[in-house]
Amino acid sequence: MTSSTRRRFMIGGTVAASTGLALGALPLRDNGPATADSPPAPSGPHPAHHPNTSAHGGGVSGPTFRKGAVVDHAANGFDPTEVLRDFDYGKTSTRPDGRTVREWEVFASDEDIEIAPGVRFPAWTLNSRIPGPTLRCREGDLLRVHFTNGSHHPHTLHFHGIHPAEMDGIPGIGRGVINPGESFTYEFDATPFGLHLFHCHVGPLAEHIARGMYGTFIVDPPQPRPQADEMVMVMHGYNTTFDGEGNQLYAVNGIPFHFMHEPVRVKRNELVRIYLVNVLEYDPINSFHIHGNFFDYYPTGTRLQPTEFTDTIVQGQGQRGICELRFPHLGQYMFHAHKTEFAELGWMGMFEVTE
Ligand SMILES: [Cu+2]
Repeated sequence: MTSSTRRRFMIGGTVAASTGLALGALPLRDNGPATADSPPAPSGPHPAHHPNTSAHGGGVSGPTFRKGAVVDHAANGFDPTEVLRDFDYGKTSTRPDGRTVREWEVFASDEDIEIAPGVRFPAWTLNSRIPGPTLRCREGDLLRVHFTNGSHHPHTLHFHGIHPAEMDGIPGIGRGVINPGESFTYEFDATPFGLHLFHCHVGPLAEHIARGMYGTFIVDPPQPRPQADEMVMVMHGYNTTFDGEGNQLYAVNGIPFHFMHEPVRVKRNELVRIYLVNVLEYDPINSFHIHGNFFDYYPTGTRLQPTEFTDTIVQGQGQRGICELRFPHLGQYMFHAHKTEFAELGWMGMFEVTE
């Protein structure tokens, strides 16, 4: 889909930054539930002209974009504001040689998620949320990730990092594909320190990722980074037409426009550390821009010295980096993709700085 085609899908709706949600016609389907085996057929060349017949249920249903409407986080089972500072250190034990062993349970399941008010998306999730959990450890730990596939589709967990081939979580190597109902434990060392990610690696790969099967993987350096208000922001999108051509909604931590409704609250002059990950599929480049401030940027978090002092960075798929900043002034400051189209389709939010 060209961006002009994608924009045509949005006829009748522009997004008001102040309210977050004023979308008019999304390219939403009214032709029944989607599954991996039978994704809904394309809704034709002029979906924006279709009346909203979404109340019939199933698949991605129609929008009710009333001003100020928000999604039901409780029904979704996760809240992007909680995802922000939710670091999962796993269950730890110490071996006789003093080494820390860290274990997690990761569960794949198919979940129907309300991604915008009245818009439902048949997601494939890790631990029933988008993004999946933020797994955090220290360099040198021994990691065991117990993966159970409760989805109707085959999946794997593929971690970024340095590890043996049989723990790489791709089809055909080691245990390979984990079929529905099966389990497997990925075991490897935590190295190198930095900001990484993990995701399913079963084909069609772009769809398995774009359906929601990804999470953040933080390996702390041996000497911890300075104390800070730390948060994770995972940039991603929703291809609600399942045509594999672009996205109709963009988000940070699962829900488009969420941080317009609920700003990220930070304290004046306190060090803020953002673990920023891009897993966006179907668009080659994403970006992050902050208003009224600059940040130190540590690409992939694998060095302790920043490489840049800036207010805008770009990331391709799978790229990530750590942003560190302090807000010297009180008030509200936007952050958003500097690709305006992404921002207007959900990828925008606010910081609120208080004493
Ligand atoms: Cu998968």
